[in-house]
Amino acid sequence: MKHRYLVTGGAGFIGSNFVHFIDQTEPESLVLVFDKLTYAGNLDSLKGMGPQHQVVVGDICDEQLVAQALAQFKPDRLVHFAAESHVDRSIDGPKEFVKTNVLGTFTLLHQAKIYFEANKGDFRFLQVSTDEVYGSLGETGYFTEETPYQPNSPYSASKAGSDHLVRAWWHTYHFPVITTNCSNNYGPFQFPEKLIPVVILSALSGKPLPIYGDGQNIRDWLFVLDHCKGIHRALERGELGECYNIGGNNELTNLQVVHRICEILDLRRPKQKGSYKDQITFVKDRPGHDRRYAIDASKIKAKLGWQPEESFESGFLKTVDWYLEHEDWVKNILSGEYRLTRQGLGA
Ligand code: NAD
Ligand code: TDX
Repeated sequence: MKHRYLVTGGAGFIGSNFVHFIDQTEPESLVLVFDKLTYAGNLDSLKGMGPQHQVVVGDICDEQLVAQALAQFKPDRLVHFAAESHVDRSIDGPKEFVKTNVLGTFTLLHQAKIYFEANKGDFRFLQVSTDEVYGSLGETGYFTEETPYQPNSPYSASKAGSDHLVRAWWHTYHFPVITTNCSNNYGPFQFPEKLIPVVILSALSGKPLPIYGDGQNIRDWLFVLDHCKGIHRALERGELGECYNIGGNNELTNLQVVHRICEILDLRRPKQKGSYKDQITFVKDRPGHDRRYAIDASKIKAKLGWQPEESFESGFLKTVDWYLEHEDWVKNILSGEYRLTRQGLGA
């Protein structure tokens, strides 16, 4: 199988995992990463990818650059990861979220439609979305593809806006799109602002492990490689215009997640005295904090034959071990050095 993948946000957490996945499983395919290299973009995360792949440093809001990348690279797959992705940042500064997630997605759709109409062929645009667009669940029930959108944070509202644009491009123009809505990811290359890397790295450096509110908020955790495989499956076998929920069927409270990380670290890097759990600190809650997310992934299982391969236990061990084994990657982020790598690319 040979494809030409234009991957927006390919230097971020999930995007870089997707690029490595394609690099390793489709030696005939080519990737063009299109990434602005915001604080969340890290070229170190792409180290080791084959030299046949390329990186363009650019903003998805830059119409000319997007048009040029499409015209020159001629992708048949556009996988759209690029976004501002952190809920806490969206609360403090929502403007970038509206710009990148709404206006950026519009720009991509607009230019990709022009490109598609000029070239036709088996082109597909995959919108990588989130379960957060569905809002918050009570103690029971699951998000299905039919659940109405009820986003609660500036982040999820901006992702919902972008999903609606994608939907409209299908219904109005028959522009070939597929949307996936995934639950919380964890795994290698996740920026240490999200719960799991924050806890691993704070634990190791003897800092408090901050748990918002009462720690009883529930997320449905999925190992990032399983998400990448789900996206790939949707690209290959998904029906145009359809949405597919992707989830791990792994509901855990934040306190359970933090306890499990501490238990693994207690085994892998025992402290001289006590447990890493002693560092747990309850802090002020996130405003508007969604209580529970849980995905019903039966559609993608039944229609496309996808299901997660990693259990929470195995995925978690792999993740903690990855952070323990990649001290350089972590060190470059903590020192800010990773942001210097871009200078070689003229950004
Ligand atoms: P991330 O924040 O780690 O990476 C985002 C990437 O996008 C970075 O490389 C950044 O430089 C790039 N980017 C940001 N603004 C850009 C712009 N204007 N132009 C070009 N590039 C830009 O995010 P992630 O966690 O890898 O998430 C990727 C996608 O998956 C997002 O769309 C997110 O909404 C979605 N998603 C994430 C999760 C999760 O648990 N992390 C779950 C479901 C869906
Ligand atoms: O220090 C923390 N303490 C804490 O208790 C952090 C960073 C988070 N939390 C809580 C908030 C959430 O209930 O942990 C949970 C997970 O938080 P995040 O890692 O910030 O993820 P979340 O807000 O659930 O959103 C993530 O999953 C869906 C991604 O960031 C989104 O991009 C994705 O769409």
